[in-house]
Amino acid sequence: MATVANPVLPGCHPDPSICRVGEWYYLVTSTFEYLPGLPVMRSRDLVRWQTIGHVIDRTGMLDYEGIASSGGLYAPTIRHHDGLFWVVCTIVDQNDDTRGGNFLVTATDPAGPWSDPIWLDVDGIDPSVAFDDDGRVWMHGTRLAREPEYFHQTEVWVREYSPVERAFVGPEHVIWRGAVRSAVWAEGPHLYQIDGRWYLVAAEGGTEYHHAVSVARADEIAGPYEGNRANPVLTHRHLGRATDVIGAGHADIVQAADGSWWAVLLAMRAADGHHYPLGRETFLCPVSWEDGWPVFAPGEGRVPREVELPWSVTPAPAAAWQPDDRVPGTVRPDDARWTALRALPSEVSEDDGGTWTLPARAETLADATVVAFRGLRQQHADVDAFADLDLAALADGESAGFAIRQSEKDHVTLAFARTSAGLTLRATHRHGGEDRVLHDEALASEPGRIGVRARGYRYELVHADAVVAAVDARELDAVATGGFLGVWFGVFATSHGAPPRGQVTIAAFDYAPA
Ligand code: 6LW
Repeated sequence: MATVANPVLPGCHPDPSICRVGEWYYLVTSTFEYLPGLPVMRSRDLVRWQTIGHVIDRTGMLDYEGIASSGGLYAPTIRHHDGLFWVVCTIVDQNDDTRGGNFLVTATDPAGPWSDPIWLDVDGIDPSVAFDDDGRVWMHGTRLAREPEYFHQTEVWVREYSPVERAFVGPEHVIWRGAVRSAVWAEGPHLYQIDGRWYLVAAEGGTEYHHAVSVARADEIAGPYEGNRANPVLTHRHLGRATDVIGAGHADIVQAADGSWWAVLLAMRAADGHHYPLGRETFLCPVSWEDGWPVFAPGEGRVPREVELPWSVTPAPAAAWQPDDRVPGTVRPDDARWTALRALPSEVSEDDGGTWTLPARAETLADATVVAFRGLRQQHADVDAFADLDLAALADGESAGFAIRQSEKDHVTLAFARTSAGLTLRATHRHGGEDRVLHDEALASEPGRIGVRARGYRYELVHADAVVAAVDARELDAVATGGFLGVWFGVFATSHGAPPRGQVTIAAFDYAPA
């Protein structure tokens, strides 16, 4: 027996999907414009997760160029069948719906390599896949209703897929539009064949505050589906702002080897019941079965803050396991948590044993392209994240520094700039696409460590142990900025449009939960 705290994957880990193979669980989450894409995490106990690889980890597997923040990879599904792992996912360009689409990749080893994407001839988002007892493959997903009765009504479709022909076969069936009349965004569907019946678990209500989980079942995969009269079977939307966990939805269920059932789902920690700078995180929830229906969080009806597990959870074996990475320390250059924007970290930076360098690029964090940036999710409300930068090779007219990033339009930077007169330190808040200078100073002495001291909603920008400015995290979260993401902390370098010549060396990057 063990009691563990939720969320099990803190920080921006939305749309979790899970499967079990023998004693291991495998889980993937959405990564949007960050690369490598779709971390594959594994666990034996549903609590300690280790990133063993990424589904999208090779240059050119997908085209991210120009994909603005909160586009990119949405809601993957991972399944295992007959010795092969399958991941289906969507790459979205919110400004150009002729780009991207739904794709399938497979791997015999979940750590990779994964195949190149096989494109699926269907529109919409949130694809999933199920294998029936006869070995037939059933893809499903969600899209805006062809004949909507109201704004943002979606429909869940299902259709057989032939792996041999690499194509859909047979007719498509629309099986679900949500449990609640007028509910928007019935999405994130997953179908399961359990005890001879088909079960559909789907989100609805929109992925923010009104999110919910609903369930339906049918004798045949094509339906008709009967909604559970208890729908929505899990939501926090009726709790008001007096709760600090909101937006519970988008669940995927899995059976443990001991026969017990569990759901992973997304929800957000919001101290004020409204704003969630850490983004949508992965929570664990027990599931029981009553009268042929799954019951989420039986007896409690909300995502438990602490989950009772029927097995023990032993300390993590190595540094790359979560949540034991809460241990403060320097994040080494080869840590699996590093991500870059629209390019692999190895394409924008160079590792050199304990340190790494980031060559400047002409583009800035305001551009929806590859920029010189490498960062980590903010996973804790109270945390110190600091970088030790060596600016010796930064060229005139270039800047490098620490960034708190939500998107192109919304980020905070604390940056050193090299000018002919010497170094300056400037703090800027780009808010809704407008830059606001918070601090500007000519540096008389050697530059010191820079970074952020995050305490709840307060971000203090710190240089050489002095607070130079503060920003309210409620101006940077998805509620304030209209996005899908949590906040990232990282280092960037730019030549502001001029041909880049210099670089910054990162001697150390420390992430220390307070
Ligand atoms: C995800 C979908 C959603 O695909 O957010 O609004 C998307 N709903 O389920 C990105 O996480």
